[in-house]
Amino acid sequence: MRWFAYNGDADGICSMVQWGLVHGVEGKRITGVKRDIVLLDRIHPSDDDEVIVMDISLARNHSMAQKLAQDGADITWFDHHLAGDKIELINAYIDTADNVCTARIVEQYLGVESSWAQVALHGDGLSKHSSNPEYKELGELLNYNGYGADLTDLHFHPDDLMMLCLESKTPEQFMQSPAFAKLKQGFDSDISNADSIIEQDGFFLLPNEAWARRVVGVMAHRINEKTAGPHVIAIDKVTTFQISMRGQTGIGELCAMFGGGGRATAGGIDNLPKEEITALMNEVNSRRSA
Ligand SMILES: [Mn+2]
Repeated sequence: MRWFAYNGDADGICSMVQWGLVHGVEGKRITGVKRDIVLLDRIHPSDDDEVIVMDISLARNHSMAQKLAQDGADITWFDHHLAGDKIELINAYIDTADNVCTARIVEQYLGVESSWAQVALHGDGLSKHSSNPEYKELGELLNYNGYGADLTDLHFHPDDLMMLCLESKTPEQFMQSPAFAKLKQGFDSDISNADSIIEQDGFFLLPNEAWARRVVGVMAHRINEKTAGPHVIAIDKVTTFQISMRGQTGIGELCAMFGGGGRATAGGIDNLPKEEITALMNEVNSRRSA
């Protein structure tokens, strides 16, 4: 039997659609919300089973992957995140170049040029590396669908959405479908909710509701496009705040001072005790230009 484990975002979905158009997607498929990247513990292969993994960091799944490989699973891994130490038994197609997404790697492996790889570039924020601007909205909508605390927050289970894309065969066909209209409507409604939130005491405060959990990533990105920051968006979780932060530099380090983490330009803190928000904002304000 064949197992698939793939990220529930645009890149994971488009990678699977490409595979499916060539080889089909029969088997057991494991996926989840975008932030759920530890998927391998839900794979239980028997002898001779094949495991195909797409758009999930091997470094973050290293020990589980090693165990599955040693137990005899035939594993093929497509990804563009950090891989960690090489595992000899795994067929790894990993490229961490910043103009590549997993769907591009799968496209090359299959040897079939695909519009879905172009959709995935937009979904992963790599629009400048795509020659097809007409797929930008679709890429962003597929990516947006993956955001939420858990599957109940999402408009579509990522595997259902992947199957709808696969049935459509082309991005053009999918963009004519009711599913596309539903994503677009959901996105517009979430964004208009977000637009009604005004900055107070230096940060944006969102209620702990499904729409906010879905849209916080896009909202942060849009605010950050306009001014330098650092920008702070908080979701109100009664005794704590869930913090999303964006800026030009040092964001991950700033978040790490308060128990969070991230990259230079994007970071977060899962549970900031509310009494620490003043200290956090003091640090943020000291980095804002007057
Ligand atoms: Mn990706």
